[in-house]
Amino acid sequence: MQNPCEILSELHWRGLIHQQTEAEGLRKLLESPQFVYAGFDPTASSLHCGSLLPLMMLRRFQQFGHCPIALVGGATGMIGDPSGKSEERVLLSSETLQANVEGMQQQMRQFLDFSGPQAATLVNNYDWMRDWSYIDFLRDVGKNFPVNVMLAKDSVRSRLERQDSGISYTEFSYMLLQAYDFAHLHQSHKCTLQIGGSDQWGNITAGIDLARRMYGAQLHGLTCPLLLTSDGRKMGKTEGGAIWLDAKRTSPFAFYQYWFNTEDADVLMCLRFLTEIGREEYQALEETAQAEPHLRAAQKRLASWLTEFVHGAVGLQTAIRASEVLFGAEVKDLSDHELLEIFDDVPSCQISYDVFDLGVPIIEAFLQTGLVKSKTEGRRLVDSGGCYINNLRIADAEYCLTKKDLASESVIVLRSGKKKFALMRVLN
Ligand code: 383
Repeated sequence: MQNPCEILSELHWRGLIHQQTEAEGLRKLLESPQFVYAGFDPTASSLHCGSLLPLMMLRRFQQFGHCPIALVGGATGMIGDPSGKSEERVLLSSETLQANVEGMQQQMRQFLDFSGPQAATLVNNYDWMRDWSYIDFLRDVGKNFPVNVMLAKDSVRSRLERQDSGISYTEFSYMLLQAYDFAHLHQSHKCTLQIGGSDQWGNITAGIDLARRMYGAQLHGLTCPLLLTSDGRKMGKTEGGAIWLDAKRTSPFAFYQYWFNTEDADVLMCLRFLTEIGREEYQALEETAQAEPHLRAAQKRLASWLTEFVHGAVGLQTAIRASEVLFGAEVKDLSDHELLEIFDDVPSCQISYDVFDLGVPIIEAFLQTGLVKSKTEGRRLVDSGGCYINNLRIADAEYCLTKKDLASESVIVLRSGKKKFALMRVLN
């Protein structure tokens, strides 16, 4: 087993340390195994790529001998953290929150190790918040918060500076809850270190101050950078929304594609931040990425590593098979669902079983999907060798599509030339 304080050099080479409490004190603390916590508010029923970063941090602490505590904010989720948010949040109903807590806890079980001497712990802050009365909380906790200090926190200041949207008293109070969590976890679980994204620094230091005032405890904090692209956009977001860890929200294929398409300028950072690929392999990937970026070796490795980590070996296999299909591999062993997803933005046509049973001349099929504009153009396409069914070339202009051409239950994949795809769906 390595020295538990080696975690700091690990985080350092990966570029994962953004802010930390006094360095020497933290290094000393981490010389022995510590309870380390990170919190996640149940704003959705699944974690997304943004939450993957601190979750991986918890795993890294665990691998170096520390005990992670993953907190799901059943209580804080009822309020909404103003940190990093330019507008007031809409409150979630308690049913939604409950479902979200369960969904997120389920995922956390998959990513952390709950056995052995460094076993992870899952906690929900609703469990200790629900018994507080408003009066008691104001007297015991609120009394320790100077309002001028609260007003100076980034999360609050940035909202006060905006003329169009202020901040409600509810969101203003959020930091008290998170601060109390840290103090509480120190008392109940001997927790000494809180980690999070850099947007959490204000809340983390509020907890450190509170625990000192309430219990005379000396706690520590460490933040990692936010996952941003080189031009400052949040990673893990597309125009269609977030990239989720739940396969029902973001399929393994879409997940794989997202990482596969990472810009050259961001891919090395992602490898360091999000994967557990070791230093040597990383350096080799870095060299290839710099010398031969067109090979996209770093992107491939990133996408495979993360897809396997989140969706398992089977998820990765499906994702790779689907990607190969886009690059011309024979279309087989994929379901309707998978094919419709791979080709969600290509033209398609529908025909009924009755018509299909009679056999559909290939040129007719290409015409119907719009891949060719006329029969003459269709013939020319076949003659020039650019006509494909399920990525297999068809050289006979009289070829008729029948049942054996179905790539899945109802889909036939047509392709013209190298990259122009269309689908024919046989439906009742
Ligand atoms: C709640 C109670 C605690 C400690 C933390 C919390 C949650 C925290 C928060 N975190 C974000 C979230 O839940 O809002 N107040 O969406 C994100 N985190 C992590 C990381 C990040 C932060 O879950 O920077 C990105 O993922 O800290 O924005 O006692």
